Parts: sequence; C-alpha cells; structure tokens
Amino acid sequence: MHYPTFPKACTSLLCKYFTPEVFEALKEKRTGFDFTVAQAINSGVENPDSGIGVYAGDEESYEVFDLLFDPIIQEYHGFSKNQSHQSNLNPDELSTVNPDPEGEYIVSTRIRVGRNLKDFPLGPAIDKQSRLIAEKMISGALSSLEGELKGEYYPLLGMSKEVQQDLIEDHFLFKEGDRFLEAAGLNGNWPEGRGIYHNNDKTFLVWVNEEDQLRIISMQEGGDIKEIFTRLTSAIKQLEKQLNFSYNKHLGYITSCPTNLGTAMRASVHIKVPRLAANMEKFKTITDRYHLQIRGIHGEHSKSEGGVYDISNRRRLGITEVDAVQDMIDGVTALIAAEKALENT
Ligand code: ADP
Ligand code: ILO
Repeated sequence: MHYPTFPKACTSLLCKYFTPEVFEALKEKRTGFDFTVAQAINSGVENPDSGIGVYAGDEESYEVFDLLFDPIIQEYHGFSKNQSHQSNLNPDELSTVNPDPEGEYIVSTRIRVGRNLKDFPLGPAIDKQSRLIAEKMISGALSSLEGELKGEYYPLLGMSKEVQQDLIEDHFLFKEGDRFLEAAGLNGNWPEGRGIYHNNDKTFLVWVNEEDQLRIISMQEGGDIKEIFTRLTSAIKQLEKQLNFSYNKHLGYITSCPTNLGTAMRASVHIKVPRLAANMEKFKTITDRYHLQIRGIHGEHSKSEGGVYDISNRRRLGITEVDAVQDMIDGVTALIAAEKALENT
C-alpha cells in the first residue's frame, strides 16, 4: 500500500488526520476479521468530497487503527479517549412533547438508531454467508414483534424496481448505489441479504444490512417527538431481548461509520423554514449553536426542496439518547422562533 494522494481542496477528516506518520504506523496492521487501513480509508480516497471518509470493518478497527479514528471521533463528537458513554432511553425525560403543536412548520419526524450484531464483522468486512445469517437472525427477531410494531419483512431481492423506487421517494427505504458506501465495501453482493421490515402504517421500519446491520426507525407526519421516541425505545427494548447488539462502555453502540457511534441515533424533522433558508448565515448560526446538522430532504448528500430541510442532532457519542433528541428539540424550537420573527418583519 502507498500513501494516497489527496486533492489540495480536500477537507475531509480523513485528509486532515491521515498523515504520512499515521500511514506508516498503521499500514501493516490487520484486525481479527482481517480488515486493513487501506479498506478503512478507501471511501474517502475514492470520494475526496467526503466529510469524514473512513469506515470501520469491525469493533476492533477502532482500537487497531486508533491513531486514525480517535482524532476523527474527537473532532466530530467532541469526545476523548478517556470518556465513557451512557445510554438513557426514557421518553419521560424529554422536556417537550411537540415543538410545533399547531403543525405549521414540521412536516414529519423520524428517529433512527443503528445497531450491529455482536461477534459479527461490520458491513465493510462481512462476507456473503455471514450477511445472510445476520439477515435471518434479524428477520426472525422482527417476526416476533406484536401490536403497533407488528409488520412484515420484504427482502430487496425480488422486490420490483417500481415498489423499491416508491419506497425510496416516500422516504422509507435506503437508496441504491451510494458511492460512499460502495467504496467502503458496503454494497457487496447487492441486493442479497438486504431488506426492509415495516408495520402497516409505515411508522415503524427496520432496514436490514445497509450501512449497519439494523437501522431501527420510528417516523410519522407532524412533530409529536415524544410519541415517535416512545415507539422507537419500545422496539429497541423488545429486539434487545432476542438479538445481542455490539456495544462497549467507551464507544457505546458500535457502527461502521464513526459519526454514528454512541447512541447511533439521528433524530430529524423535515421542517419548512423558507425565510431562514434565504439567510443561510443566520440559519447556520442557529444550527451550530444547537449542534444540529442540515441535510436535504432525500437524505444525506441531497438538496432541499421548497424551503424544507432535514434538521437533526449532529452529536451521537458521549451524550445519551434523551440528550440527542433534546438537542434536536431545542434547536428546532429556536428555528421556529426565528422563522416566525422573519414572518413579522
Ligand atoms: P440516515 O442516516 O438517518 O439513515 P439519510 O439521510 O440517508 O439517513 O435519510 C434516509 C431517509 O430518511 C431519506 O429518504 C430521508 O429523506 C428520510 N428522512 C430523514 N428524516 C426524515 C423526516 N424527518 N421525515 C421524513 N423522512 C425523513
Ligand atoms: N462517508 C460519508 C458519510 C459520512 C457520514 N454519514 C454517514 C454515517 N452515512 C462522508 O464522509 O461524507
């Protein structure tokens, strides 16, 4: 392996922290699942416009390649090597049920967590057979869910292109052919082993074997965040009875992308703020103050449409799930107040 060349304009955390010295120290190392630093950095090397640019192949990657991962984790989450992670899934500890009770600004709310199975490699290092075993274990656990969470598992293999496209456009299903995931080695043997589980109303969904082995999702129209968080936490607790998720005291839930470590939670709203969006500087001042991320409405790396943005918590590690959702609630409350003020000027 040679030291990669990065374009001058590259701003990813990979470009920032993968120095020639780090490369020398890591180039010969391998994890128990045979994952190398060349694999960890490939997404950011092939996609120099990445924000981060690295993926882990297994839990051990975070230790073996710590010289690369630690500073990235520190910068993204503000979390250092001697800290530990705490979980809190109690919806009663949220300060606000709904920051937009009149339903004027929030179009929809979605909260997801990533999970991976203990003792399995993560997506960038898994082989076809283990991926199929993981799919079987996960769909088996899902088939035992009852009540509001009861649904059906739909494998991607055999799903018609029309059904797949409708699910993507309606914000329920992951996209196909993501270039960042492709270069990370996450799209191997596509579409085998991948699928989506959902209840009848599509308010509870689970993505299987996309970027993480499970993405557990609760979503609905409007801004009743407490109801959505309550549904999610109840599902997590039920699934934990049957599946052993990869977790450690330092990094929390283990995920393939270091931005998802910890809570692995992204709590987002699709929110209509056309006036604020016309003043991006002001918009970003508020989102930065509340540790929020702005995405377009078709997911990461997509654009906004009609003044509607996807606003979510940015930090996920070293804070609890309640804190992560609270970041989003507080920020969204501030955004709505700013949009209202602009309406009156
Ligand atoms: P993630 O990292 O959370 O899995 P993406 O940014 O790739 O996410 O988004 C996945 C899908 O979820 C996309 O179709 C996106 O439009 C949809 N989505 C995200 N937040 C919301 C929301 N609040 N309401 C409706 N759909 C949403
Ligand atoms: N690898 C991409 C995405 C990073 C964060 N998003 C996730 C976890 N999907 C990049 O570095 O821009």
